[in-house]
Amino acid sequence: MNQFFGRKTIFFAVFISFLIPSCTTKESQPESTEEDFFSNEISNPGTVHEGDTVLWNVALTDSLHPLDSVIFSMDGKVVDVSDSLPYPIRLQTEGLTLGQHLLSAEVVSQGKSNQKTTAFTLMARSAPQAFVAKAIHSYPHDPKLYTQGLEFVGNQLLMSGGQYGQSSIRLVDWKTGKVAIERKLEASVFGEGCTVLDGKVYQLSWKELTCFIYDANTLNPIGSFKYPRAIEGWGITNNGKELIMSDGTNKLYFIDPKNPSTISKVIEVFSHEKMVDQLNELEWVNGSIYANVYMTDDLVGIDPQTGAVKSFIYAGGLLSASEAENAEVLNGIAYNPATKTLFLTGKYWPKLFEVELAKGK
Ligand SMILES: [Ca+2]
Repeated sequence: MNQFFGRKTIFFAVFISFLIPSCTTKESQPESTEEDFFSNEISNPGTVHEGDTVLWNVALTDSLHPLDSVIFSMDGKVVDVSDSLPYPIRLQTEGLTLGQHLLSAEVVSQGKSNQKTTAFTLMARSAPQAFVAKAIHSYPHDPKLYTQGLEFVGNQLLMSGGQYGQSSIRLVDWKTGKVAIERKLEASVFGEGCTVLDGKVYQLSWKELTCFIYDANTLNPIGSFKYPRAIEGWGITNNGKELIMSDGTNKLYFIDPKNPSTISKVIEVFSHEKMVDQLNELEWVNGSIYANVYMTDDLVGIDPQTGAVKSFIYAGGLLSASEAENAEVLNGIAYNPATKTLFLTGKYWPKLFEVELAKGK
């Protein structure tokens, strides 16, 4: 990080602010004009790993086109300009968010603008650390709850339930499973994840594009907001300042609850070798985002800055065969700061498991 490669080095730190609106600017990228008089190439098209340097070079291939200027843009934001070619740039990837990055060169010749775009996909630096979740205790869990969200609030567990006509938000004594307070949702709403921030409960809905807000002590409704983008609501957690939500893709959306009409940041989740999507229930654990991957027994631990998968946790085999008979998939991660342990459950699971993480696959 912060290595200096000379005048033409692009520092990622400058890029960070450029990258925030990248997802909205990609769509507005003009099409390449496919002009033949210049090339816009990178040394390693395709997959690049965090920390790799991308050599980006724009060169003239036809001297009949005199050069006026070149504008270099990454993800729609100008990062450099030049009045001469070739112009190689050593692009540092350290600290960039993972996913696709577009590198465009707008070459102006004889007053006419021509653009070419190339791209690379940035993935995590290295393989995640592998763990296995092993149950150390189990507690009763409502087998009729289609569990969609799970988070500790002091000595209680906040839980949300899904399915049209059955959705709810509730506070539960985590040791006994006894429901202390429950609010039913309207039959037209499919409840999804839930989290608590600054004394307020935020509960997502699946396709209703609405986040419901409740008082965290009473679960009395106190408001709602519409999602800033037409995405599905799946899981939600927070980093103490921002809400972080999943939508079933590999994207995680950061939203400031004081300004929920905009998305403040999007990260895309990748391991060192692939995109990791179907991210569902979320949990903030000591500076990492944990997510369970829908339809699997897998959890991933994600770097909230970049989207890199840093840990992989296999959590299969928690339920016995008879317990699993009427249960659906694992969905629900809660970290208890008092015990410093993770708790896992699932949709229609009869048990809540306190687990420890053992190294291994
Ligand atoms: Ca959670």
